[in-house]
Amino acid sequence: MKKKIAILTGAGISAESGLKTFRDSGGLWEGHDVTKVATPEAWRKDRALVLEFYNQRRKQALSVVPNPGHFALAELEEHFNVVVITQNIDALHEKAGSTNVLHLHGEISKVRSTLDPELIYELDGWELKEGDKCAKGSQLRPHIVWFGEPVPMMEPAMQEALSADIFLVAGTSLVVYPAAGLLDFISSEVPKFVIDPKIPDTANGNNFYLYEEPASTGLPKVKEHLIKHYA
Ligand code: BV8
Repeated sequence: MKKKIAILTGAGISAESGLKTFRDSGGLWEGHDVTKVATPEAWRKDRALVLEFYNQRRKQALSVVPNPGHFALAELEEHFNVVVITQNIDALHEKAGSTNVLHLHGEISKVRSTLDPELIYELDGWELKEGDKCAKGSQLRPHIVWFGEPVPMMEPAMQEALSADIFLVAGTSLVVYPAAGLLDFISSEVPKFVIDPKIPDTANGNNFYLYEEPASTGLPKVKEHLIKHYA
């Protein structure tokens, strides 16, 4: 029976693919304070700004490719039962070959009805415009969890964390909740690894194996270690 690995990733794993992180750009994405643009209030107040903000990020996300960090996680599937729980809205884990990816905060390539949240569509291309409507005639919005909105995928993510034999954290500052709270669902005897050039405080001294380096070098090392000792 293959051991199960649960992996929580954040913006840092996509940094070396060219996508800016939330924190390194001083909390600004495309020059905007994301907690001001990625909110239902922003959508109500200035829909055109929010549509443009996500169009720019969607265009960028469509132009980048996975890095060795993404590929290392995909390659773990040869030896382990792997679930990638990501806070990222890009599709780089899937592009690298990961087949079991849970997006806690939505996906940049998807849009949904503002009338019926069950109506979700894969957007063709990078641009979502004012006037692009769902089958029921209401404006489409990014299928993204904004600040202040609930995180429906948190429940399945907690279940995955509870049944993990091994836990990895890569490229996240662990400042956003409830995602960061996933750590509370990892039982204490499960080996935990953190890969980040700046180890987040939550992981420091919390019996994590520390890989204080970028994902592109740290994750291939962790992959080798896991195959050697746990496969
Ligand atoms: C909710 C989609 C309730 C949008 C995102 C005060 C205190 C605590 C919490 C709160 C608070 N006030 C409000 C809250 C709650 C809030 C929150 O946590 N705010 C934070 C800012 C304090 N949370 C929410 O609002 C959540 N919803 O609580 O709802 C509710 C419940 C029921 C009913 C109604 C309401 C929703 C949060 C989801 C927001 N959406 N993303 C978009 O992308 O546009 S969050 C977004 O930011 C990302 O998804 C991610 O989660 C977060 C960024 O974090 P990281 O991914 O960790 O990135 P960061 O830049 O911070 O860190 C990068 C890391 O990588 C660093 O450690 C760096 O060192 C490392 N790194 C850099 N380079 C590399 C690297 N690592 C490896 N290799 C490298 N090369």
